Order: sequence, then C-alpha cells, then structure tokens
Amino acid sequence: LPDRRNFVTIPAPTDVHAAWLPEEAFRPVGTRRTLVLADGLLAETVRAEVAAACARYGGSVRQQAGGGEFDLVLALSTAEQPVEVAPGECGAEGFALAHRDGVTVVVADEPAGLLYGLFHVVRLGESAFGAERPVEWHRPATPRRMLGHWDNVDPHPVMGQVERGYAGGSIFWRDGGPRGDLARVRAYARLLAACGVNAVGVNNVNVHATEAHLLTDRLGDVAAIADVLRPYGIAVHLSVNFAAPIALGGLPTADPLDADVRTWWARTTEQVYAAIPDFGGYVVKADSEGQPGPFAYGRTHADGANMLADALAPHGGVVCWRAFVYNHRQDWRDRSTDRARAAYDHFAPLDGRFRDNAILQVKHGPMDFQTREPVSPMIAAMPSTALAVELQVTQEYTGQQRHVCYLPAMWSEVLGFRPWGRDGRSVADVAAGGGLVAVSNAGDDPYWTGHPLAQANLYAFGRLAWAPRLDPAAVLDEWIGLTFAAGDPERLRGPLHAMMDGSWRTYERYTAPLGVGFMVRPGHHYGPDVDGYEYTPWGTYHFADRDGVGVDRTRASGTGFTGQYPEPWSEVYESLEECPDELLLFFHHVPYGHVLHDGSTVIQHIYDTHFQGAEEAEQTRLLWEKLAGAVDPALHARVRERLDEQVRCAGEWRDQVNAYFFRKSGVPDARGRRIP
Ligand code: GCW
Repeated sequence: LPDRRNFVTIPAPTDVHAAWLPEEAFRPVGTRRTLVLADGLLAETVRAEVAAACARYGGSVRQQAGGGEFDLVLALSTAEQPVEVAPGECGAEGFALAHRDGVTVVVADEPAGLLYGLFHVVRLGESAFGAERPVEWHRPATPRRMLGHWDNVDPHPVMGQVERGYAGGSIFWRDGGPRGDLARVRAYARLLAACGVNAVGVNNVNVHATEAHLLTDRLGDVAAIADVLRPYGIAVHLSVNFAAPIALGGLPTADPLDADVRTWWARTTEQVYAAIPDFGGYVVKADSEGQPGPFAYGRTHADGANMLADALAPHGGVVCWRAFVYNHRQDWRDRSTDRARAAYDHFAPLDGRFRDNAILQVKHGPMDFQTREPVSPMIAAMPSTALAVELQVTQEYTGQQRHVCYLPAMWSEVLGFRPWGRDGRSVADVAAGGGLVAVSNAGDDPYWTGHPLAQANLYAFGRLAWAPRLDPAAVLDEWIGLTFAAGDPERLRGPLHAMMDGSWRTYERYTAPLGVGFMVRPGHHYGPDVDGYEYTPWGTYHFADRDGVGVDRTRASGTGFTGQYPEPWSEVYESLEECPDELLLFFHHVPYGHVLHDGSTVIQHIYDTHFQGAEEAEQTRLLWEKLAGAVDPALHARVRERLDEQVRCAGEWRDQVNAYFFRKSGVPDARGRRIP
C-alpha cells in the first residue's frame, strides 16, 4: 500500500457532533496503561486512538512489553500474550477479549481485529476493567458490512447533492467536485469503524454524467477519500455506469460479450487498482429506473455482472450487482403485472450463473424499503449465488429524519426471518455469504443525520451487520451510553427507550396500513397522499374501492407472487386465515369488514391505529420536553423542532388516511371519534 500515514495529523472537525465517539467515552481507556503489540497501518490507528485518549486523561501507551505493568493489552495472536489464543482463531477481523489477573486483553490475528477490539473496550467502558472475564470471541457475521451513499458530485436538478438525503449535503462532494473536507471524512471513518462497518460506496447508484468520470479521469478524488478511510479498515467502492465504455471509452457499444468492451473494463479496472490497491469493487444499478444495462444488448444480468467480476477478479475485487430491476413504466390498468414479482422473475432463473466475486444485492423487501414489507422471496431463490441484503438507513419512507423511527426493530425481524421455515436458515445466515449493505443516512449536517436520534440507526446498522442477533434495545443502550457519556446517560435511558424502542411501530400505525405500503406524496415521498401513486406507472397500488382494499398476490386469484416463496410461507401468505395481519393488504384484497386475528375489522383497525399512532407521536414529544436540561440545549432544540413536525405530520397522516377510508367505505368509527 502507498505510505500515506499522515492521517493522524488531520485535526478533528470542530463543527460536527461527536456522535457515539465523544472524548468522554475514551476516559476508561485514557486513564489506563496500555500496551499495543502489533505493527502495520491499523495498529498505528489503534495506538494513535489510545495515545489521544491518554493525552487527555493521563494514561500511557507503550509498544513493548517488559519493565512495567499494564491494564490493557492489545496484541496480535502471534505475539506473546497473557491469554493463549492460537493464531487463526480470530479470523481476518475478529478478536478475543478477556480480563484476567487485573489485565484486560484483546487478541486478534490481524490489526483490524485489534481496532474492533479497542472500540469494543470503549463501548464496555469501565466494565471492561472490572471483574474477571473468561475469553469471549467476537467475529463478524459477514465479511462485507457496507454503507452506500447516494451522493452526487454534481447536484442533481431534482434530487440535489444527495438523493434521498435528509442530512444536508454530501460528506464527500459539493458543487461538482470533492468537498475537500478530509477531517470530516476521517471523523466519519472513525464512527463507522467503531460500529463495525468496513466498506463504503462513495457515489449514487444512479450514476449521472459527471459521476461516471470518477472511474477514470476523476479517480484521484476517489483515491483521496480511500486514503482517509484506509486507516480505519474501510474499503472504498464505486458505483459505475454500465454504459461507461461508450461514454468514457468512446466505444460504439457496452455489450458485455464484446471483446473490446471487456478489454476496456479490464484496463480501466487495472488503473483503478494502481491508484487504490485495496479498492473494494463496483456497485451497479443496471436496467433499473432508467439506468443502462445488459438488456439493451439482449444479454442477461449474469452476462453483465460476470463481465465486471472478471475485470475485478485479478485484483481481489467484487461487483455488487443490484437486483432492484422492475418495469417503472407499467400501465396501472394492467392488473397482471406485479412489481413485487420482478426481481425474482428476472434473477431466479440465473442462479448458479454468477461468478464467485459477483454479489447480487437484494433489497430486503420485494418492493422498495417500505415501512412494512414481507422479506423478499429472492433471498431464498438463489442458493448458488452470493447474496447481499440491502437495508435503507436513510429514512426515505420512514419519516425522512424528521420523525423518530428507530429502524433496528424492523431490521432485526428481517434478519431473523427464516424463509424456509423454523428449521431453515435465516436471512442473516444467507447474508453472511454476501454481505449486509445499507444506504447511509449521514450528510454534512452538524449532527451527521439531521435528526440527532437518527444517529442511532446508523450506529445500529453497523452493529447488526457485525452481529445480527443483537437485541435492538441493547444496541440502543450502547448508543445511549456512548453518545451521552459526557452527561448523565442513566437519566436518559428510560425516556429514550420509551421514545425509540417502539417508534417504528408507531410510525407504521399512522401511515399506510397493514403492509399495503406507499400512500406517500409522489416524488419526494414525504407525508400522506393516499392515491398519490394509484394511477401512475410505478407499480405501487392499493386498489381501494368502496368495498375493500389491498393487492391480491395469491396464486388462486391474484398475481401469483405468493408462489415465489418456499414452503411454509407460500402457503401462509396464500391463506387469508394464516397471513399475518401486518402483511394482510400486501397479499390480499379484502372487504373493509374482514375480521383480523385480534377480532377487529380492517376498517376499524385503520381508524384505531391511526388515532393511536398520532397520539404516540405526541407522547414522544412530551417525553422529550421533560429532558430539557438533561442534554445539550442545541441538541435538545433540534430534536424538539423535529418532534413538532412529526406531531403535525402524524396528525395529517391520521386525518387523510382515516378520511379517505371513511369516504370510500361509509363505515363510521365504532368509537365515534371525529374523522374530518
Ligand atoms: O426507492 C427508490 C428511490 C430512488 C433510488 C432507488 C434505488 C437511487 O426512490 O431514489 O435510487 O430506490 O434503490 O435505486
């Protein structure tokens, strides 16, 4: 690797919130005597982190054993260390942790493991140095824990600098060029390493004209970012345009089977690795929402992905090929076309035809990051293909970082779902082979995420990517302890759990009911508009009429989508009796009087949940008001301002959804509440 170690001299940015790495979180480490037995770039990062904490809190850090006692030892497994961990037991990024005879020990096979181990010790705080602790092993569930940034270099006329970004501008780009604020990039890298993320995609998957050049003549801008991310173990990925050989290479075609096209990609990729030796690979959105792809040449997506995989293979890179392929110009009158079916219909027949280093990146649900969707049947459909599961941390459909919506509650359900039934593998097990990927919610906002509490989603994504079985509430606890380390985290725990643990379900209650999805304002996707997408080409319909609502996706009478699931789910979803209530309208069109499992009718459920959800938003605001004085005033004000908007917007959702269904159905609320 090029020797670019001056990162330690990059000063911390002064105008951004420390998020989950405030100085105070390092006090337990910074007051102690630490020994770091390792060499290499990431070991230097470990030393620099500990040294910075010691400079502040009076501890010490040494690189050689002998002549002294230590409270914390971070050592490679090849070194002589107090707990015999055999080399190879930890793996590339894992670590072992123990506390024995008054010494806390972190052992790893590679410096990366020591870095993750150090941040784990920071997370544990004083308790890392307390009682005896037998050796415990920490190994990431998947080698690829990646955040994608939908950032444009040139602000897009409609989508702006960051597509679906709710946290200001890009961390990386501004007004057509690099932002040049490497201090912020470095601070971001630290935050990501501290929650376990090890890969970042630096540009939007919709690759417009300027951004296409990041692959060639603007590659230096990407290399500069890679240099700052590298010391934190984060590999850079680049979204590329499938038609790049035409636009950048001057070739007449981008046909993946054309020899010149293949040579162009091979040479171009060689140059990428010359500039960024540890480059992670490409991300590709092809034949999707207007992006070019292999269909134009009569080729399959396996042909397209394999061409790039072959160019990357000699260098150890991967191509993350997105499966988000569907017809966005469908006719709403055509009831037989079902967008939910699209990914499976396109990709399942190609199983087994992708190269080993081609990873198919599948959105967790079959539609598009809705508040509630079933798990995508794709996840069970391609046993011979490496799959990465994609989540959305940026809250496009979940309140756009104006609403409190703690998403790990949803992610944890998704990751724990077992597509083949109780005894089969889980979604997390499948993702272990390809990775867990998410769209980042961070931007150049001083709080990183617009809504300060949305930081918890970013933190939790990394933690769940590392350990998918973690309890979302426990992860929130970690986040509270770290983020508010300088204040009084104990006072905040109760109220913040009350505000956040159930916030995803609250959001679900006051928005689109029973899994039907959308009902948002077209375009920007914020706020209610029940029929907003009903007569559009986007394939996102609810089919409400005077008698009922929902999408019939059964084999018996609908689009047949339920048949894409293996048993037992193909039967469960097909059956009106067995289908879980929360997904009822995703799979079935039912009359308003249809009785749910809890005895309520669909129409009464709509009224009840909408009143309840909006009320819960108000309670959330009250809880926060009581915390004035317990957190930094500026942060408090920022959250309060967002909560005002959440309460307003939740009321709007409640009234529009309730009024809409009252007018359609004519059925009054059994409890006689006011429906406008
Ligand atoms: O949900 C849709 C978003 C698009 C996004 C697309 C995708 C980057 O509305 O803004 O494009 O998903 O995932 O590619």
